[in-house]
Amino acid sequence: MGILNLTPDSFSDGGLYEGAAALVQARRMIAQGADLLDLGGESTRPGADPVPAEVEIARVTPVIAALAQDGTAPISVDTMKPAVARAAMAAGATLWNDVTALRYAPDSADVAAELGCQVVLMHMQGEPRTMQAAPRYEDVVGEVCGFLLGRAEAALAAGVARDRIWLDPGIGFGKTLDHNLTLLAHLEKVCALGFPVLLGASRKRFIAALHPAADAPAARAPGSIAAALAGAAAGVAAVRVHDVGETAQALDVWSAIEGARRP
Ligand code: HH2
Repeated sequence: MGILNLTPDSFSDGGLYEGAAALVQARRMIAQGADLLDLGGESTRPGADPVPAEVEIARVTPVIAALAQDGTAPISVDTMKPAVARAAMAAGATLWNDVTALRYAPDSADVAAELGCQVVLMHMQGEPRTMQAAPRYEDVVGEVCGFLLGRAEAALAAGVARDRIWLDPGIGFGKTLDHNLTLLAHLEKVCALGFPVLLGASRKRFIAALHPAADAPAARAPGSIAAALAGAAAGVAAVRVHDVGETAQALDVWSAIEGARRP
């Protein structure tokens, strides 16, 4: 899943892709091996300010419509707002990536069911503005799995079809370095919940904590790939990444080696 942030303030690529540059970048990611694109019009980085729905809609829908016209890859919208998801699906998106796991609005789950789209339910402790202040868990893997299962049940109860639900442990969303590493080391437990899992570790801050020379987000591709490979080994269905060509190459080589293990 290639990331396209149509925002002025995203932590790694804010302000890079506006107007025609957005379409060029989207098509480049597909050419580099992305099977799916995730478009967002509001940053969820720690401390980010919220954006009104109309602004998000104006940022994402023209690009979604142009890419849907191309018809080369399914399109996901990264939003917590039902109104934005609705506008994105009308423009041609088929997946709603919701970092609040359908908790932002009282009607989020009903809207997801009504739209009939696929939905990514992500774990986050707290909310983007404050989530990194003091994350606390007794058992991070157990709590994240319990939360995700509860949100999947809420989506099912609202009428979202079981085969449209994805889960995501939410790397970096209300988590310390230790929490992120523990989750990355136990992704098979998230996969065992019985839904496809999406992993989003690309260019995140924990990489710089482990390798201080990668202070600039754009310098974190190698660490991002290491996390993507850990995800692949654990059985995740998709990785959400900025560096599509590099990640696709790593995954192709990794899966060829895995294939050669079997007689
Ligand atoms: N991470 C970000 C945003 N959306 N969605 C899912 N499902 N999983 C993630 O890990 C995830 C996500 C944060 O990264 P990015 O989009 O690059 O930055 P920003 O939120 O600043 O736009």
